[in-house]
Amino acid sequence: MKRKILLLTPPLLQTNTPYPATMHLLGWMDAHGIAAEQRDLSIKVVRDLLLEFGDDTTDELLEFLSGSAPPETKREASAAIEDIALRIRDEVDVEFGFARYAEHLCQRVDDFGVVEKLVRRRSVIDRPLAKHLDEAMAEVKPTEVWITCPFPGTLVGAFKIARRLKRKYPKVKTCLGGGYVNTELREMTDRRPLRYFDEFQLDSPIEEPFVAPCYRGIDWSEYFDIVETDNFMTSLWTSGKWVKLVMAQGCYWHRCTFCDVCLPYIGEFRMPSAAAIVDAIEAQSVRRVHFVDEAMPPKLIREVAEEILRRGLEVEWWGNIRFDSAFTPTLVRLMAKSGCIAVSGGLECANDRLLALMKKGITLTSAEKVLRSFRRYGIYVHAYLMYDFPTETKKEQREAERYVKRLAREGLIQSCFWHRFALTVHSPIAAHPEDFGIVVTTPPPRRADRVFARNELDYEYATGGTK
Ligand code: B12
Ligand code: SF4
Repeated sequence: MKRKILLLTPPLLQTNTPYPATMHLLGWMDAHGIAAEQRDLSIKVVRDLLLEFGDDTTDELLEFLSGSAPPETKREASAAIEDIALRIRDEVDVEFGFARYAEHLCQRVDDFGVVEKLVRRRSVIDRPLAKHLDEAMAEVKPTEVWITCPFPGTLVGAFKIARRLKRKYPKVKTCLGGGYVNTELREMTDRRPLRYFDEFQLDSPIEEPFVAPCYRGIDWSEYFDIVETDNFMTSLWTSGKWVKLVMAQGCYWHRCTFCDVCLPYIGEFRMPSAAAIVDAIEAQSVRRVHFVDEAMPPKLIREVAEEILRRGLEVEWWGNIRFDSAFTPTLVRLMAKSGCIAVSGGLECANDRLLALMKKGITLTSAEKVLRSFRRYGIYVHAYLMYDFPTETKKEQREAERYVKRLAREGLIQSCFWHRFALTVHSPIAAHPEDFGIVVTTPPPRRADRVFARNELDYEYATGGTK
């Protein structure tokens, strides 16, 4: 039988725009003559559930949220849709969340038994998931199904799909890949997950530095915004239809000591030509681009911006960067001219001693200079911040908070998010905890043949203090 692949996005993910993994895989398969199709089961399941548990106005609300009205007009309708989601969570299935299913239970799951229990347990997503899966199987008639699992909140959904496939379509080969697999399942020895998936793919099968995504099989009108805040920057993640592109593979810096730089998708850096990227933008019906890079390289940004302007394209774009001194006023001006509306980047502990210890390659002075350029040319900034980094004192934390408040007051950042430092297996800190005054306390797995996910580690201060 001729090989044919069905690429699936499992529930549950954000609702405003498709998650880009299967689009990239499909673009690559098309280019290599591999017969394939894709379906986003996440958006279909969410819509069905909202319509089932909503009332006669729900359909209309979803249509409005899917339309092009400005975000600030969508607050009320979003709240009504969120109410339905909360009702489903409170009255039907506690694991249901808008863009995630059972995420908290799958975040540090070293025992596959926990996942399997959730997979077998009846859930509100089961019925719509089965319906749309069967529909896709009937339409595509694949010999293989490739499922992506980018986040912990899609793990149960992915295994539920595989469970049905194994029961109803036993001849079809199943494969799981994606960010969660690439990060958490590298040391998996447990064989129980193999009852569901014939294969677990670590890292991308795509070898080229750039692949243009293909949106065949995606119905843009199904996606709808959820606007929870008036903050423009924060609403970028949950509203608007964005084509998600990866400008360069990996991170051009790949030195930060807290980051998973030992993983190929971060540590192995490859940069394509600007022309290839702009060709991909030009080929899309949606001319709004979210670059989902770890950190877009300034050199490539310059070339892409120049190419966009040379071709006279009207594009709106944003993405993640490092607050690198290479973002000179000239470059930032060029970015704004080519359609860049926002950037996000790590200021981390906002403290020079700690920025040096984490090898971030920036100082507060150098970063602030970059922020001033963004303010000058009207590009919004979201800052990622971190607390509880090893050796950070309470005083340093208070100073950082004051510093960040000043940045916000002066309009140098428009939004920020503080997250607790997490020690992960594939970071330089985990390789040399002694350099950071800590000892890893996560015990080795109880059974060497039962390892499932492994990522975040526990630690203590070497001096006996607590973290
Ligand atoms: C952009 C991004 C975000 C954005 C946008 C998220 C979104 N919903 O679109 C924001 C900032 C909101 C975000 C949030 C979170 N994120 Co995030 N995010 C990323 C980032 C940087 C890029 C994701 C992306 O779009 N990649 C582009 C696509 C094309 O790549 P891909 O999905 O990896 O797919 C490729 C391959 O993996 C492979 N592949 C994929 N699927 C399959 C399937 C098969 C069968 C095969 C063979 C191959 C294959 O081929 C694809 C093409 O090359 C990744 C890191 C990374 N570089 O991937 C982290 C990453 C996915 N995020 C991660 C996490 C943890 C989160 C959060 C849970 C954080 C939190 N605690 O809140 C949330 C969850 C958000 C949610 N529920 O929607 C982790 C996931 C790993 C893990 N530990 O579980 C990652 C890997 C980062 C990390 N190392 O920690 N994130
Ligand atoms: S934290 Fe960001 S800039 Fe630093 S190595 Fe990781 S991806 Fe690159």
